[in-house]
Amino acid sequence: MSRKIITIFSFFVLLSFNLQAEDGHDLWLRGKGTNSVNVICSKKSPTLSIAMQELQQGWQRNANEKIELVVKSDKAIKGDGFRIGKNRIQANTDIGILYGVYELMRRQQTGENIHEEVCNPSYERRILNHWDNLDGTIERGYAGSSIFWRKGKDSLTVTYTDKQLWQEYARANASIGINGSVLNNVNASPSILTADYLKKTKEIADVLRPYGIRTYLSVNFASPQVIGGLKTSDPLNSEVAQWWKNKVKEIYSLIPDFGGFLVKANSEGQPGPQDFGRTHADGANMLADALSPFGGMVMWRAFIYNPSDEDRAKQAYSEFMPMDGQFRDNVIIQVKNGPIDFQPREPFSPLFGAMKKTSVMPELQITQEYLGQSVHLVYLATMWEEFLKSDTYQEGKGSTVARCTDGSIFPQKHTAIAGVSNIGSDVNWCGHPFAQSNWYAFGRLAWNNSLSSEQIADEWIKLTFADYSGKIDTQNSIFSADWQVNFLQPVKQMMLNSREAAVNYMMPLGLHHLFAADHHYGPGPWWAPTGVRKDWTSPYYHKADSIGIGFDRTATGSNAVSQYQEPLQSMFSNSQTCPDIYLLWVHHLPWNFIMKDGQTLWDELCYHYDKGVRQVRDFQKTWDQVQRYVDAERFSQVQIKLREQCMNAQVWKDACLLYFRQFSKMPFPNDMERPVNNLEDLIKKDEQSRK
Ligand code: GCW
Repeated sequence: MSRKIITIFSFFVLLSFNLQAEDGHDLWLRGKGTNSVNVICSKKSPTLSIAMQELQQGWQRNANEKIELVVKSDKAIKGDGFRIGKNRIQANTDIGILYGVYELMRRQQTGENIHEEVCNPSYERRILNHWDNLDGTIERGYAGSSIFWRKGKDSLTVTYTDKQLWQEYARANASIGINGSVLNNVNASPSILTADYLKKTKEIADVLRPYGIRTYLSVNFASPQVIGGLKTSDPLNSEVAQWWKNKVKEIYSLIPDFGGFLVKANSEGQPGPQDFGRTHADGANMLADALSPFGGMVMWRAFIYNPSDEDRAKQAYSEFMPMDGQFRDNVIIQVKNGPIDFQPREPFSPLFGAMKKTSVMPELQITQEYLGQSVHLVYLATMWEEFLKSDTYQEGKGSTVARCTDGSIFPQKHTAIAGVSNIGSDVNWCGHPFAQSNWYAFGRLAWNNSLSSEQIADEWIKLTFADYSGKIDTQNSIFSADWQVNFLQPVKQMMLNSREAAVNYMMPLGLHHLFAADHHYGPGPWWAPTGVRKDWTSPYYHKADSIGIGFDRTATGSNAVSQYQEPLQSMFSNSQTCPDIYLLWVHHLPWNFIMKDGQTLWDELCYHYDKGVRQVRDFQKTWDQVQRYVDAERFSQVQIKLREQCMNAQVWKDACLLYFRQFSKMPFPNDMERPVNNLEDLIKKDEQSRK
């Protein structure tokens, strides 16, 4: 190494050591104020005190500027929206003021313009669903244990540390507009409704309230039997209905602003109204009637499927469409973005826009159950943007999922959106430092469903990595051209490409659910143990055989396409017009099928897997090049995770291509990097890992 290179190298190493180590606990709220500010607010409340404090701690413009907080109703402002100006924030509600303050702080820190403007939320309820079990474990959680529940003797005691953490959690949520938390898993333990757990729920609710966050609970439909001692949980039985009424009354006496219930019923073994010969509408309406006098809501999930002959992708629509219009107006049907599950890519669920007389809310998954968990760097906002902007055509062109769910098209009494949380007890909350961006992006999109994933990434990177020492000429200042060109741009590009990369190395061209076992992490296109439900195995979804690959959902197959509105139905049905990204989700096609670009399907598949691996290799290079802009702690965390992601991507590619080649019997294209693993070893390893 030449002397010059060594000197430059040591300079950069020193620089990166100079950046203070960060454990990520402060999330996107690292910005500290540099100047004092004169806040004027005529009203007092716990929420307004927080708003004032945030301004005083975070003010970054001229010293001693005046800022006015005005709670005054204005027809242009909807719900908890606000009117923002350089030195004035006006809102109908106290929480609207707090949101305005966070918006102002964000704009100061990201260098965005502040001009007089009204900002209204897209959805009335912007909710995190925690799949936290009462013993502290988290279903599909990859960032430690629950911040709400734990097991052991002291499971119901509430400590100062607990409250502090809940407060930090509430602040982070409020800063991005999230206003509801479902505190427990949808696979709900009936115990959540016992007096002890309700008491603890009240303590949590009390901490979240000043930040505008309402508390909700997931409930088990069999609760009247399990904890109430009744003989049945039949929703049409008057004692059962009365039991729920009493329970709801008890909850509201503790938590006057309680949000309502989230229910997973008759799905994956959970009890539900069908156990008593009743419908989902019967079940949901009975709970809705109990909640309605208090203004509570029922979020009833449409995620239901049976191991029947009917294609799993069709079942929610088949079950729920006949009940459109039968639900009370405080029931909202919670529908996952994809018709099967939270796969790396699926078309939107056909229920969006189709249920015209029932409120419908999207359920997104922030925790990366199917997208590399807390190891892979996958920024999900591009996926959510694709989903929200999907045109359902239900009320003509432009009937996007966003507009079908936010009240723009259908006059829903309630509008809402939920995200399955990726938060746990890890110091950095989410496991992977970049997984924080998905929590952030969910909140931002819930507030404004027309934001672009690019803008959100831009904001998040600035807030998460820039320097807030107050000096604008430091190396990592957002105003530094060097920082913008050599850090912001490449890191943003990496984030924006990351979901497509994951699709490429996991399940390109519309493939889905190719996981080995229930861990939903590594590949297992072969995975189909005897005795396991067919619709839980991989071959059910890819249907690879000597002829070709893919699930035929056209009229010659399951006809799931018939659930989509025209022109989508025709477009999907024809293999020449079906978008490549959904091709094998809709069609079973021969291995030598000629794609739009003239390649055979087999070659195209190979190139996608190959590209996915190369993309992750590029992420590694990108990250190594930005070392001097990141503190050592977060830099090395991400570097280590990218290395693992790269190895995993290689395994995904090798496992899928080697497995599928047994059927295609076609050679790998010449210019594709060869697999480095062999299939038997991968299968053996997978089997051993399950023993
Ligand atoms: O995606 C599947 C998950 C289950 C989950 C279920 C659901 C909470 O694998 O762990 O259960 O979806 O959404 O109900």
